[in-house]
Amino acid sequence: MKTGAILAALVASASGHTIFQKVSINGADQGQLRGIRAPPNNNPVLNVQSGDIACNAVSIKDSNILTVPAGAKVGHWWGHEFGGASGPNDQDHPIAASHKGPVIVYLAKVDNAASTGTSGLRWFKVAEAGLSNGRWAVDDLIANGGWSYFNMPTCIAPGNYLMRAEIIALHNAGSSQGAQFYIGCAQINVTGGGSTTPSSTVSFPGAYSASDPGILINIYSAGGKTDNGGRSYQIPGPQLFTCSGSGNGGGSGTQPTNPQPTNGGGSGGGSGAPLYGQCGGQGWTGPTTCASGTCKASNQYYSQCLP
Ligand SMILES: *[C@@H]1O[C@H](CO)[C@@H](O)[C@H](O)[C@H]1NC(C)=O
Ligand SMILES: [Cu+2]
Repeated sequence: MKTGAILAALVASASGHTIFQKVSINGADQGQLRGIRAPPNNNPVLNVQSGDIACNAVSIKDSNILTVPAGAKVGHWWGHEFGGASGPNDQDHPIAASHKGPVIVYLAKVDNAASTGTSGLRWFKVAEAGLSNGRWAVDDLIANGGWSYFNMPTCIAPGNYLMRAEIIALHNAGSSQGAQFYIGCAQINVTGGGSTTPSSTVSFPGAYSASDPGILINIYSAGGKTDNGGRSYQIPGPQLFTCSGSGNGGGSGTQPTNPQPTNGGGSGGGSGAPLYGQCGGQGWTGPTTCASGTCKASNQYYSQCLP
């Protein structure tokens, strides 16, 4: 009986999982798994220091590279199982409503998106949605039938990239390694564009720490949806890259993505990582000083500017 109860609990917890399996470009659905590296099943990655935190455990790898004009509206589609719902009344498609959390997209410039490995890449964040007016990005993704959209930056250099799409489910994130990372990568070739190669990048593993405020968080706590300091939900990872300068290492005057307390600095130094930005770690080539806060090592791969 006990075994049966445990098994039932495991099945229940597995039932809400999801897989990234389609891309759309300016409204055109590119087809099931086309241009995509997908995992063997819908299980999440739990260990942020695992190599799988880059593109998941890739077991399906398409050979196509999707052409994405710079500035295009790009969608990524998620389904409970490969192909979509697991049955006619699947409440957990595209993902269980309990799996609240942010939706994030990163890019890494590569020579050849179809043949590149996934380790040692330099990633920058091009889209992020967390908690807005009490609504999680996952709530919006469910309302959109599994789709989430962003605009490909207009200024980035043309060429091949891996596009890393991610949902972080926080329903169990109150304990270490409780956050569930759903990840997949798409192989894309950006056309048009500009000449920007973001100078501030992160590595996977490296960008996340298990104790990041947006990863180790009890979303059911009093007031909910805030970290222990009472700040609004902080999406993990680096600052969002934008073509207007934010997050590309340009430095001075960039705004944090989420409302955060500032230390009243602002004398325009322009150097150093922003508060909560990465400031060190093995393989890190970005700033090693903090424009705000103090640089503290979370582990050998990641140091962060903390207040
Ligand atoms: C990427 O697009 C450019 C411009 O259309 C093209 O010349 C190049 O061959 C493409 N590369 C790949 C790998 O698809
Ligand atoms: Cu799940």
